[in-house]
Amino acid sequence: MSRVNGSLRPCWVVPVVALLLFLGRAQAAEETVTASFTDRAGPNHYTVVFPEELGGQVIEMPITGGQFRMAFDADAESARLIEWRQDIAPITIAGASTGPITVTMDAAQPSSGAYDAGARTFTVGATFILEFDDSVLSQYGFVSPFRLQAAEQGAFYGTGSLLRAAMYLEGTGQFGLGEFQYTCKTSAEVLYDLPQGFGQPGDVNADHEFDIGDPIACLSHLYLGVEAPCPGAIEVNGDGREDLSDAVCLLGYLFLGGPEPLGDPVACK
Ligand SMILES: [Ca+2]
Ligand SMILES: [Ca+2]
Repeated sequence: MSRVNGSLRPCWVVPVVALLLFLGRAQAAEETVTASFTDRAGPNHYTVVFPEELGGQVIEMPITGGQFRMAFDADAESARLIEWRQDIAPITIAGASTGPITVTMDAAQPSSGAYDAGARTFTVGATFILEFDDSVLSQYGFVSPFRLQAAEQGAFYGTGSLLRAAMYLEGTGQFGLGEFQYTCKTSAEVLYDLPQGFGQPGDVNADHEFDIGDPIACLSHLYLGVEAPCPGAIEVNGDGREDLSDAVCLLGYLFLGGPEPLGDPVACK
């Protein structure tokens, strides 16, 4: 075993330490988000158009749950999916039910893409795997698991811990009888991770969502004596006061494309 001290430091120590520091900085630059597919986040459904051989059906496939995890690096302007799962309600194709459908990603295939921190937009490609009951559908060439390579075009919106992701996907898939076309609108809520007792400015009713309930809770607190669930979240315009201008600011943000509320979390009381 070699001794390592100030006078006997082997020549490889400095480059190895430098490499570890570099890797540590590189890793620190990559952040991950976990988000759940929910109705309140926005549209969540596939639209599939089948060819004439299967009656030319247009089928809406509602996404009922699931979540994804994505890593992105603002400095490298890169993004990649780490995990993906969507639950889709059963649909009927040519008289046969698919049973529940799940969409996951093939972890053996690398996912990669681009991230624009300024616009908060991303594009991530992956190989997705659809699994369903193919006991009848296999005769038409729909065999489970069914693989699709695709790229999600998306954006984050919202502020602080109340972030949403909206994604769009379109493409074609091959099966035994030909080709089908599909589009997908996917919306997800980024995992809310503020500690108990803290809130996001603007989420005055503390339901982890920005909507009309927040300016109502704000006005009720200020003028009707109704204690808001998170009074600390009333101050949204950064003027240091809690007053009517905060409710006006919130309404402007929600309905007129006005500025976002303050971003940093606050103590609710
Ligand atoms: Ca709210
Ligand atoms: Ca204010």
